[in-house]
Amino acid sequence: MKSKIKDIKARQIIDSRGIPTIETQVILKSGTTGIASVPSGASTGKFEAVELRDNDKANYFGKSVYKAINNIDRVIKPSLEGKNIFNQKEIDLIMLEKDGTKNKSKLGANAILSVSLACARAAANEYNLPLYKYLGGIYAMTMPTPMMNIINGGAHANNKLDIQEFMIQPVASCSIKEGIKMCAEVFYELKKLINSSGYSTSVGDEGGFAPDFKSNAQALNTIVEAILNAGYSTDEIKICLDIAASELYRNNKYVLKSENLELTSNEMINYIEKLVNDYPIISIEDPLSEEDYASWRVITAKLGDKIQLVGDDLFVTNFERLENGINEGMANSILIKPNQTGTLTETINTILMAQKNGYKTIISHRSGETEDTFIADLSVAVNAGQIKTGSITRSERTIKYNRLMKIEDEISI
Ligand code: 2PG
Ligand code: MG
Repeated sequence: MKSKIKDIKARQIIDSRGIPTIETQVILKSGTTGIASVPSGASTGKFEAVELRDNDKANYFGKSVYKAINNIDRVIKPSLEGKNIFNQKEIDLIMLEKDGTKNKSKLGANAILSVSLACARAAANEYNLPLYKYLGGIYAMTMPTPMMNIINGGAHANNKLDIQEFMIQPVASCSIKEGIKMCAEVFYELKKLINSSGYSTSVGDEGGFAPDFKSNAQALNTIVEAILNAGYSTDEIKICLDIAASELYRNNKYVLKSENLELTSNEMINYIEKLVNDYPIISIEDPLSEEDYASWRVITAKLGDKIQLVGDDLFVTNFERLENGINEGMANSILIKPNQTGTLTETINTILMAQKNGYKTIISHRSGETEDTFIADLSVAVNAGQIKTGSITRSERTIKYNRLMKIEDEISI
């Protein structure tokens, strides 16, 4: 009786780029509450669920989210009042039915997800359990290995680098604490190198440095040097890239400005193969555009046994797109962003589908983040194995790492 939804309150807050987003509070009859907020992307995939914005030029230049909040107040709240908080699937299904569209454009995926996540939090709080424990129970036992962002380019910085994210992964670490320490030490060495070569050490949207390097190779060489200077080998710390290639794709060509190159799909695959041969790279996300399906099959056949090929814009955390990719031999890993699909239930279904088919799962933040740590708990709850949550600067990123270190303390007792 008491664990039923009594009230839902949504409000507009700002994300790490100062752009409006939603924070929602779910209140139960027992008095227990759960709060969640939703992030927002910059290099958004074409097939993502719709983030509803007001498009009112007089309000945050069109970015305010009062329509989505109004949908929570007028449509979602009345349909969820009195529902059992432990029935996440039913809660999410009701919202999907009320929306009625394939891409959640009526109510807004931002509205729906904020309620979905706040409900899970309220349920965890009602049981007095940490979120990862409520979601994963005793099965939640694997700490993820971080994929830490150290250099920003592409849509996340105003430098010339084409590649959106240069990341490092401490593959030799045996705990999240050790992994974060290893990456932090490389980060300090990288700062020294960038500084001594006369570039700016200011950071981009995800907290990695955003130096105006001349080429992608310059960034990669500097990262290798930083790994070695920090006292590690490139067997202990590897490089991961998010090329975010949909952003580079114009008229069937991949335009690499920093390299002065316009490449066909086959040439782009060769360019990537060379990067993999020349550098200690173990993971490449979105090496090709979200609709360049034939080439995704080619690159998977060529490099799929050697490295992680991660579908982000390609799969958009969508069950059907992943299922199709698995059947067609595209990629071997998936980036999981709850706001690409819009409910917790759908997010978990996509993760299960990936895990059943041997696809690696990487739980991910967005470039516009909030102080919410939901993805840290989720990564442990589903034994995802990996998490991508930015650099060790900017509190909206570090709060996730700090949450993971706390979880590690709890589950290693
Ligand atoms: C990505 C993400 C997160 P954005 O492309 O993987 O790093 O960026 O949120 O801008 O889509
Ligand atoms: Mg990406």
